[in-house]
Amino acid sequence: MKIISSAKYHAKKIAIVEGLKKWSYQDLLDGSVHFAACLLETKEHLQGARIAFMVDPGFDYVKVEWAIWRAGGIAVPLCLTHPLPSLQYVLEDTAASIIVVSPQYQSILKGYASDNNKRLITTEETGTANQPLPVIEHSDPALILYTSGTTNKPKGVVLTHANLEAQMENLVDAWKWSADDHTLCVLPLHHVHGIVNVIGCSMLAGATCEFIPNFSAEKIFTLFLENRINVFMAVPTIYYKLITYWETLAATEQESLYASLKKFRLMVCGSAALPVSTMEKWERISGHTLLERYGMTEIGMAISNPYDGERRAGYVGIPLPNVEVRLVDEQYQDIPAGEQGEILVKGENVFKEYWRKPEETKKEFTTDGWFKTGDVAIKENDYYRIVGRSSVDIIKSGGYKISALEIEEVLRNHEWIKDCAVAGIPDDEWGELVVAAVEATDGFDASIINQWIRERMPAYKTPKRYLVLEALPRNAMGKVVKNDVKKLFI
Ligand code: MLC
Ligand code: AMP
Repeated sequence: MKIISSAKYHAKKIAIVEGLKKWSYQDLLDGSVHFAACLLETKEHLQGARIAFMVDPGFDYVKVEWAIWRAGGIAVPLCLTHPLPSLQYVLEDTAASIIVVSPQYQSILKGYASDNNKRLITTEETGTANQPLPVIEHSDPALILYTSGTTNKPKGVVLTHANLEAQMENLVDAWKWSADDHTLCVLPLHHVHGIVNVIGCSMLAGATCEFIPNFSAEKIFTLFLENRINVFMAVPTIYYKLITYWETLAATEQESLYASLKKFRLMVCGSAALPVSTMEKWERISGHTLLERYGMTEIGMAISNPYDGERRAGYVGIPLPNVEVRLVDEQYQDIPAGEQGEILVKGENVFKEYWRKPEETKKEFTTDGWFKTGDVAIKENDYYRIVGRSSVDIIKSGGYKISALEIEEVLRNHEWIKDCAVAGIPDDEWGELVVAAVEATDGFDASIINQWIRERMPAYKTPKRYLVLEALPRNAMGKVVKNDVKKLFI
């Protein structure tokens, strides 16, 4: 594994910072060897066993992730804020045999683990350093990340070590990562943006990655003012929130921040469309033109504005080196220049398969091996511009991908809801807001439904507003009226 050989090369350098605590690459190597031994117990190789982990961002997270890889397991990061049913879905779908938790999450999963005969261990446990580690093949599966699609349940995206290395190496080269870099991780660590672009690239480059436990504009700006951090990556909603907070500051504070931000080497934005207005405001605040790029759980990053050349507002840039991109029509034939088409991607960066879903995997690739992204783009003067998605059922909110069908399925289980249609409506801050049009029975109470669904689904998937659609006949619900639903809420 290149990430391990790179860590050995940079052994003495600081890898991780959490508040006043610091760990070197040697600490990470030692910690992950010990924890790998703990995972292995008497085994020589985990042989692709799925190891789920619910661990706070920081040293322990990286230690556990590397330990799983070094012991021959497949890492399955769990979302720290998911309600139990969502966690259970991932644990059951992957048939994870071991669950690793930060001590404070033990109580959430204890009952599930004992009822289902799973081994539950905390990050504090440790094994013996003398245990030999297995040989890991490039083609071995390394990571399963869950992503929503046009089906009602999220699918596990299987990424091999080869996929992850290609994704990281492409970005380290394209964005000129170096061991002198110091980045700040504010993103959730069950998605590719935080895992690959922030932690993976910084570790591969021998750079330093600093963590804060959760998003706080105030905390982020405080750290920026300390002039250590020089690389930052986030979703558009985070830049929007930082701008909103910046607007509340006194002029002198704004000037100090400008001076600190101006010294950054790189600021990247992605996971959802970056509004031109956000890009322009950030430029005034920081003196930086954000580098927007386009990616997906299944492919890592595929298209990026250039590090050195023109960063064009409203465009995601040009294909990264070693990533092939085509725009095609509905028959998967190349479209004439200047027309819009679905983005197809090929390269070592592209995932292996959907976990235990051979039919769905096959469906998402063309017969000659191109991955169908479902995103529609147009190429103008060599730069790609994303114009939409081929499915109205996929919503992007706060950088999270959300399946409208998944929410509809849950809502329909409530006795007050006869039928419903969920859609995303444009929103400056969140990109899209999740809304639900509901055909309700008597007694329907939106606030009770809101609470009810939040116990079953993560808050960011929960519809923000409800409208009782008495005017629409029952059969008008569903896919065909999604655009009407959107109009109703705007
Ligand atoms: C939260 N809220 C939302 C919301 N998310 N409202 C509307 N839409 C959403 N999506 C509401 C909550 O319900 C709550 O409201 C209030 O906002 C605060 O919630 P929170 O959870 O505390 O939000 P916050 O902590 O402010 O987090 C916002 C955020 C977070 C932007 C930091 O959403 C985030 O980390 N997003 C990043 C996701 C990400 O990494 N995506 C990458 C996927 S990979 P109330 O009323 O209850 O107070 C990928 C590939 C690629 O896409 O290309 O990178
Ligand atoms: P996910 O499945 O969560 O990895 O989300 C991937 C999706 O995010 C892509 O298929 C796109 O629809 C969207 N996306 C990522 N980056 C951008 C971007 N820069 N502009 C527009 N959409 C983006």
